[in-house]
Amino acid sequence: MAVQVLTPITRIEGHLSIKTEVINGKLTNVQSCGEMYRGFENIMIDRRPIDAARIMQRICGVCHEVHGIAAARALAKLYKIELPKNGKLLHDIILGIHIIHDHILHFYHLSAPDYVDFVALASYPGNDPALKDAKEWVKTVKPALFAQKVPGDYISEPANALPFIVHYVEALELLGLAASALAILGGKTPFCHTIFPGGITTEITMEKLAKISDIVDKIHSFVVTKYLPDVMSIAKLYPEYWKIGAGYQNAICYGGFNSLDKPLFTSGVIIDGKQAPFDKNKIIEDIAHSYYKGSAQSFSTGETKPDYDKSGAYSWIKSPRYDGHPMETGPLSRIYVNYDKDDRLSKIMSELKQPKEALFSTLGRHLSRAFEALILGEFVQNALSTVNINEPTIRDIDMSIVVSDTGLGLSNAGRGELLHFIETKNGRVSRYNCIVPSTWNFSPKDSAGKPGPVEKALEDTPVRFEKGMIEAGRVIRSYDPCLACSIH
Ligand code: NFE
Repeated sequence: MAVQVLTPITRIEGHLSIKTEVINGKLTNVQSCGEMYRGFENIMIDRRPIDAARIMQRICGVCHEVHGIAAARALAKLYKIELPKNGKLLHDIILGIHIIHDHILHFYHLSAPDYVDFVALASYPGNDPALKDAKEWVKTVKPALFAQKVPGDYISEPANALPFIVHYVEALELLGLAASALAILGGKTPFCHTIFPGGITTEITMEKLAKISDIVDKIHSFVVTKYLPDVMSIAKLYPEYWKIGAGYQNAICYGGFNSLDKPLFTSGVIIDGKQAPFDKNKIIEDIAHSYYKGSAQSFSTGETKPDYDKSGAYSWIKSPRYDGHPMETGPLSRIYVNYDKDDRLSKIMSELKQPKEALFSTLGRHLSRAFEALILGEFVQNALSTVNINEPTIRDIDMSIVVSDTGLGLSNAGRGELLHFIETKNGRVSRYNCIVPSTWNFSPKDSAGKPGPVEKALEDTPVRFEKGMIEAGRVIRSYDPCLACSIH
């Protein structure tokens, strides 16, 4: 059969196309293509190092703060400063609130439409003004806006579909609240301007902490009473997706959220079913099928030189590999590496009658994300109550020092593990390298011919509905793709 191209893929960030054949009703020879180049690493060259904490946030319209924190962590290493306790806590609080917010957005606004028929809104019996308005639109004004364009097996029975739609609208309100909590700490959001290598410049008061804590409480209660149960409902209604989209079942976790007594995530990797310690020196970026000049590079020597006509290239995404292995990163990788730390997830998996290994699946990614939102909410509340308003929130760096050195920031983002590396000569940036979660997941084949994690996960996906390939969309979106980040 001829190659089919899924493009544009909607309800993701950025420009991804998937090329595939369908043979015997299954996806075959899948290629993940990042369709544009941006060049943020090169924008940093010759600038002052501190610019990274501002400029690199602009890599993404979704995960701005995470790049600010990762850049700040790389800069803290470059300037060899230790953050005060409050600085570490406040960086983690910003990161935590941002990631919870990202997970809720991903499930309700980007993924739920893969499963739920929003025309069920026409039967909404309640009095919520926003939903009543939307109901009128479905019934009279723009029914086509709400109708599913891609054929599929959607939840259309109003009694089953309406809870997701009601929560979709409720979640919008919470995203606004989360943004206001981030703005209290970050000065504004998106693109917090208070994030610095030594902490944050915001003055912290009890009143500010109480406001943020109140917002986090509201969001956490939504996660506990709606988000996690809704993901479990999807899992019960679509059990075949425990077996679709497994991929390599390799996972990478850098560790993170270390500002309280015990780290929330300990670092580690899973390769061929075995857990091993994480070693940053095993990370390389292969570019055999990416539109860049050169060959495989370590994060500390990597360069980004576009080669628009490169033979054999089919993506602007590079191919990060760990000890030669394609690795999945994301909430799933963090949760899987740390599975034994919290028995609540194994209880949920027992209730869903699934073994731990089933987490490597389309449903497992959604469940890991919701579970991560739960434990991050608890972490953020603990961290907020640990901030001491009588102590500094930041350690200043002396920007008059002319640094010639390197700094590595290993950090976390909503979509997985995030690396920023900076090298300076005579006080100016000579190299900047980011290895971003969606770069790991959506990478093309490497020089050994191994497909990237999502390419592998899509291979053999059954296609019941050819037009639009809903099954492929479900697997792709389970990774929460951000192509803007991946091609940075
Ligand atoms: Ni553009 Fe991002 C996150 C980063 S990318 S969304 O999370 O880093 O995969």
